[in-house]
Amino acid sequence: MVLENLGERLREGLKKIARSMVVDEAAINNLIKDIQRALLQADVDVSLVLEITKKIKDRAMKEKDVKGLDLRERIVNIVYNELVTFLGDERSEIIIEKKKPFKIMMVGVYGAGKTTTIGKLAKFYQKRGYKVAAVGLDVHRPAAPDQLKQICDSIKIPAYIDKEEKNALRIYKKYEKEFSKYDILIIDTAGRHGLDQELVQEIKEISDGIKPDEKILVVSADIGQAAQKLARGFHDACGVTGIIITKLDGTARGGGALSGAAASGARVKFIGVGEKVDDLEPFNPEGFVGRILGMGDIEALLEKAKEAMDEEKAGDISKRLLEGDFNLVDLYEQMEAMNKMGPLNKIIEMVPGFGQIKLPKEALKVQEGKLEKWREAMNSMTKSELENPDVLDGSRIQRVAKGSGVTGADIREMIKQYRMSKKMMRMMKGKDPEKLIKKFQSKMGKGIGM
Ligand SMILES: Nc1nc2c(ncn2[C@@H]2O[C@H](COP(=O)(O)OP(=O)(O)OP(=O)(O)O)[C@@H](O)[C@H]2O)c(=O)[nH]1
Ligand SMILES: [Mg+2]
Repeated sequence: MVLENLGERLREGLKKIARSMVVDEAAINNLIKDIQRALLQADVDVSLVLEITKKIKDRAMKEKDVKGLDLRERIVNIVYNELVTFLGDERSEIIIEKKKPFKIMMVGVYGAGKTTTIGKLAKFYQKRGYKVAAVGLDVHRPAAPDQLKQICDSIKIPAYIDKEEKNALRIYKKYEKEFSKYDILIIDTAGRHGLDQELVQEIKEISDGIKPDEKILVVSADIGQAAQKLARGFHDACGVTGIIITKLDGTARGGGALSGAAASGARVKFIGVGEKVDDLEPFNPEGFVGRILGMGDIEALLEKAKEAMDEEKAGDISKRLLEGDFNLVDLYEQMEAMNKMGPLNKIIEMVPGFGQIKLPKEALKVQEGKLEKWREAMNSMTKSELENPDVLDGSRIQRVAKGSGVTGADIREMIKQYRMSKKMMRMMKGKDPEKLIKKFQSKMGKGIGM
């Protein structure tokens, strides 16, 4: 997983809070220290670290006495919220306008991943029904045109290159008439060792000649917090409209790159998480932080801690399951957990009195690849749609399909599975376990077994 070390350290800190008998100022201070250490080790800038941890501490102290809410849960939530804000809050997409072509220009220093990312972006949009082409304007590195062509060939989109021409704009002009055939044109440019005058001048010239709709700065995560300065520099030089951070899979310094990019004021649009053409994810701070913190795990842990403290009280998760208050994210997490270890048993275990029941292992397994589609679809849904999937009517399903590249049929299937699971959760409410399981098994045989 991306930023595994950072996630692990943050989770450790939160686990300590979840387990501690009293949550007093000393415990909060310890958590703050853990978070600071975790962020610094991920190469986040010291002043940013101090800023975010001060906010977390202030809120944890001030919001301590809100009635009716569990302090531990609230602290986990505060940490989650502040980290999301820290990484730019809401998801920021590239909005593809209806003009032909919509031009996306990639800029960045040497080796950042510009050319590779063109293949990933092209595939991303191609999957969503756009007609995409690329044009190679890196006239400095001799191997650049062939590299671009090879990448484009692999996903079957045209690459417009000219290995003889040494003037970038002239290459563009040569093919310009053809570009109106495409919805999206992605433009590769040359890198340099740093943001020097020569590079700035060249980017300005290309930019003035082409007038791109988006100027995307590609930054490698391994430069850590230097991303902030680089982003500011490129922005001052040529006005970037968004950032893609690459190589988040291969570095522990990604926290610095992500937070630095957010602090520069530019928005991170996508992250690169591998060398392959599919290793690109739209960047969504909420989902990203949730995954890093392993929110499911943390919630489960809070649950266990609570049960240990007070066996009588049913925890939130089991309560929510019993009441049928169950949303799409819960479904996804549940299915993901089941695919990993095959247990409806696990969920059942969390419901008081259901601990010993054995269910067929394959009962609720979702087909390989399907979960991935669901995740992409969920990425394109609004918060209220995730919380209440019943609002997803035909036109909304179409919008989600278009935004995610997943078919409407897949989305409908996900909703069907959601309704089925929710119904089961409702059925469990206050029923005799034996009878219930019989019902479960017959239901699952019919509808969910797949
Ligand atoms: N692990 C990993 N490697 C990546 C990622 N993105 C790019 N790379 C690798 O980084 C190296 C450089 O990528 P390029 O796409 O050639 O970089 P560039 O910015 O076009 O480089 P120049 O054109 O020379 O300026 C290649 O070996 C890529 O495979 C990523 O997200 N993860
Ligand atoms: Mg390149």
